[in-house]
Amino acid sequence: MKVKIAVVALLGTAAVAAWGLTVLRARDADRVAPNVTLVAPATGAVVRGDVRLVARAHDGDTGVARVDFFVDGEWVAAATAAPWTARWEATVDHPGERLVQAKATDEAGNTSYSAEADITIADEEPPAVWIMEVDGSSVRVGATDNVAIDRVELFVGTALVAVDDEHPFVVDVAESELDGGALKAKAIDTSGNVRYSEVY
Ligand SMILES: [Ca+2]
Ligand SMILES: [Ca+2]
Repeated sequence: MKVKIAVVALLGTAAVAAWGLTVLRARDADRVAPNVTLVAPATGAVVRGDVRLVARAHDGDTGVARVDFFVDGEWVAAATAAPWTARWEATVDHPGERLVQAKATDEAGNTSYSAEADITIADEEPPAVWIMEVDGSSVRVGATDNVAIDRVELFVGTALVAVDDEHPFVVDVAESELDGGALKAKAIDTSGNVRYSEVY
């Protein structure tokens, strides 16, 4: 009985050793990097909030072990099994252009990168706007935005009386027009977000 167990144990060890050797040989022999394509987001995409990252990856040798996703060269997410998808929270605090890229690693540790997708995080934050002073016919408006102000418009009542697209926002309005109603300013950022000032 004791002999039988010893033989089984020995065979088992041999099988594990042989399997280990096969794995080692396959990994050793795999010197070809996997193929990887970034499917989403695509170049030109305008994203906000929760963004789905999708890659297509293939390795003909040991197989794909993982796909990592990078935004502007910084790691943001990984997928360790197919389908190669992950999620990334595109923060609107920092809108603007970003480069997204996928990196595939095969079981032998070979890596390759996809082409970069040039995307934009949408600016959803409206500007801040206020009327600083009215000096005779000259109206000075303050406006700030997390990205950029496109223009400032000035209203008396519901009538548009002046537009300024260059900082500082100072516009001349006929004093007779200023008497026509409540004065307020409207600021529009480069993404089209709008805010009105308090009535002056
Ligand atoms: Ca490979
Ligand atoms: Ca904005």
